[in-house]
Amino acid sequence: AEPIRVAAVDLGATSGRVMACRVGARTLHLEQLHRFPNGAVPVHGDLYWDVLGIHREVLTGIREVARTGRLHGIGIDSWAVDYGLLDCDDRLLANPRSHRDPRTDGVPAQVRKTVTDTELYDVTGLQQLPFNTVYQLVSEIGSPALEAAERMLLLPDLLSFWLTGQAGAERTNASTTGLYDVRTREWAIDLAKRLGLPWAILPQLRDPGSVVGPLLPEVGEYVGLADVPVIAVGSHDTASAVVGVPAGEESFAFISSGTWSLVGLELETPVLSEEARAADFTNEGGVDDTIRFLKNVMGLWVLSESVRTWADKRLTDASLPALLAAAVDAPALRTVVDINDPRLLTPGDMPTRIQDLAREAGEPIPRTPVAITRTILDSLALAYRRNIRLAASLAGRDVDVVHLVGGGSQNSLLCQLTADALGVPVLAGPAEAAALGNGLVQARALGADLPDLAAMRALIRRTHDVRPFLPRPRSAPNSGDWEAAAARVSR
Ligand code: LFR
Repeated sequence: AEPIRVAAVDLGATSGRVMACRVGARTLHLEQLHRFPNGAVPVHGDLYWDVLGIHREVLTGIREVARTGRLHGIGIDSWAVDYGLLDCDDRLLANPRSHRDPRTDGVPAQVRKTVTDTELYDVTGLQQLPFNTVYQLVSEIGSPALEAAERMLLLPDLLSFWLTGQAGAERTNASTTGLYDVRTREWAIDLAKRLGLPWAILPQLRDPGSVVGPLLPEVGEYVGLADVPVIAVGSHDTASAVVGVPAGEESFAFISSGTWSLVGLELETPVLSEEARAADFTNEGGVDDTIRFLKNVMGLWVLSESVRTWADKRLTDASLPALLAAAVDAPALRTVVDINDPRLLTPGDMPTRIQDLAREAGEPIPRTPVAITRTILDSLALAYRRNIRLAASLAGRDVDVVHLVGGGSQNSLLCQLTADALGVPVLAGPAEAAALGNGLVQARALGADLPDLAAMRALIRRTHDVRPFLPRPRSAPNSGDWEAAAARVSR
């Protein structure tokens, strides 16, 4: 059969990518045809996404995929929780805000007065992140935009709406909002009502793998295509990335490592125990009704913000490749900090914040960009260790191997440190797991013989290399005492 060729649009907080993904019976090929920088735009202390700019880049990318071959489908995934509000004429009421916008400061505490954390967890199964959609919406109560809103669309759904005119809420991403019932798999309307939210703005849910609709004629004309369907993929990037984990039969944990690190297990049913709530674990919806039982751990964001800070200060030796190369030889575990500290959430001078955290914790203060880079990576690996072990114990599972996918899988030092910290093998790659997961779900919707996740993953294993990292013995030079280091940080 002729291979299926789709456009996989994978949007990250720091870059967006449009890939041509070709799927045959024994082949799976990705080609990046468009890439553009992304980032939130600060205005008067608010933090916005330039969503129209993103839309234009998406169109440019689709046009490029269409220009270079046949195109059978289009699917969009992006980071979760952020949304746009539309008025009664389907016009965007305001630029969507970034989840790193400080507008949700204090909102979880306010919500707690109406709905306790336990009640919330029992319905949604979500980690308490201050930026969950529910808190963002509560912070908007009384605002002109929310008053006028007819619909709320999560970002990938908003972009798909602009391509097709069809509105909806794809489930994997809906599951991150804090307004979705993890058991009934419907919107948690009662919860929305209790919080005084206009629940009617929540659009109809749709499954990953369903067809959203054909391109609107004017969009088709712009990109030079007719009759191409937009397909709902796992529109939460992490859901697509987990589809793209090249796991076989083994008991695996995954780390989807990018701007954020999503650390956890794939399960059949949610874990809603008091222990899971107290440990702040999340139960997000995956493709094919799986549960992504995971924790949001601060990601390479801390490093990319540090590099940005050093670039602003014109420290010329502080390019990322140079820093990583030098950090390999820096002493192991000299300084470790709580990389999940909420102070690292917002944009700003990360190196100084890392130094402050070290000072507070009584750790040696890292003074140079290389030392700070090593502190960030050691601390990330420690957080991976802690949370994979926690996930396994909360879910009653063993972990034989850790699959590390996403951009972070190209960071060999991070992969090695993760193996050392956990004492189990780490299989690194693919870096483009999300785009692969996106493309594979589309291919199945278009008729490819990929009955389940196992078949998709088998195809990835056959066509993509993974790089193994084995834990080094403690006695090996510069491998570090992770047990002792774990006792030095609280989370
Ligand atoms: C990763 C991610 C995480 C989500 C965070 C914010 O890109 O989607 O899963 O918690 O971004 O949306």
